[in-house]
Amino acid sequence: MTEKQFLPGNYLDLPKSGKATWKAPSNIALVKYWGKKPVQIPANPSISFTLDTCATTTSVSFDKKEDNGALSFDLLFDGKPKEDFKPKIHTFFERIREYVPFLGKYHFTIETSNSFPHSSGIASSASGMAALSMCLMDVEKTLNPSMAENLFHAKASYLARLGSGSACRSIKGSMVQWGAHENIPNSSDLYGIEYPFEVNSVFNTFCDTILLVHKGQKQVSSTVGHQLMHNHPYADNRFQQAFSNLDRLKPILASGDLEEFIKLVESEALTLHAMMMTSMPYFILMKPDTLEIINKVWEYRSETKIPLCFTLDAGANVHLLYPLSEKENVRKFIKDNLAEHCENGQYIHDGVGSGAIKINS
Ligand code: 2P0
Repeated sequence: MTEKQFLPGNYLDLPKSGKATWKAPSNIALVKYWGKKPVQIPANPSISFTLDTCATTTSVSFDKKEDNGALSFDLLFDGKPKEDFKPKIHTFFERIREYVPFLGKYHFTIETSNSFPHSSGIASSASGMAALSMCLMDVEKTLNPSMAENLFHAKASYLARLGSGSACRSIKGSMVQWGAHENIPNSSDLYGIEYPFEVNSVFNTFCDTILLVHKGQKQVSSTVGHQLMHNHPYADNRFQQAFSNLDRLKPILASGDLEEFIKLVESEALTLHAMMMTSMPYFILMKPDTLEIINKVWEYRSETKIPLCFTLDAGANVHLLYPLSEKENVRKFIKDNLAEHCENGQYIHDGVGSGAIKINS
């Protein structure tokens, strides 16, 4: 699909008011997106597991207003006004207005809440922008009911990407690929697609336990981190590596070869953080406990042969990935050996999910 296809069709008469509610999950990348070009075009393709438990629920209520133009909205987070989120939403609305021009015709009340604890260090931008985009597409669908299902989802992902890159991977499940790749049919820089190749059933129920190592604010935001890939000495090689890792992943996902899966996923996580450490200015988002956990995971895997591995987001938290068949063993190991490295002993058991869902109010 091209950008032109995301321009709006002819709207029916605009309803006076209405409300849409959607829940969208977070996602965890296996091959990472790190580096971008304007506007929100990834420097390399990425792929992620859509999560299930970690999610944002957003309601958008809309009331027709007299003037036609200025953007107007209120934002409530956990039921309370949240002024500091507003500039990001305002920029997002300005960016997507051309594609959803009804934005200028209504006053919106956006109510949002996360399933995961506030400031847990889990990025809410992916699930948040995905949930908001689904609500806006819901409004668009009311105005243009003949819209095809595949266009609806592709456009939701397209809008979400313009809010936050990784958000475009939070619309569908269970694995989403984003970024044009010559060997992946229909892949696009503009939106995420459901991974089109064979995926072994072991991955459909894969578990992800998120160890909350550090819940405070990160010193460097992802937006700044992406920018530091410009003029980065290793950027070109890194982008190339991501392209070839997507090729390497294809037979691994089809066969369910967990040994090879682990090598690729852990290497991607450490490469992401190596890019941060070799940026100028350089920075480190891992904490001592992040490294303690990684070492314990390696030791446990070597002793037990249980295929437990880790991946990292842009932060100190650790995502532990393992097949459902090892759930009991791994959860005991986490409780007995890893919880002590988590802030207040906190972690979240999550797993592969199936994408955003509409909530009937
Ligand atoms: C990812 N991350 O693939 C990578 C790996 C974090 C580490 O995408 O500036 O919040 O909003 O497009 O998507 C985090 O960056 O950045 C991210 P913006 P985003 O999941």
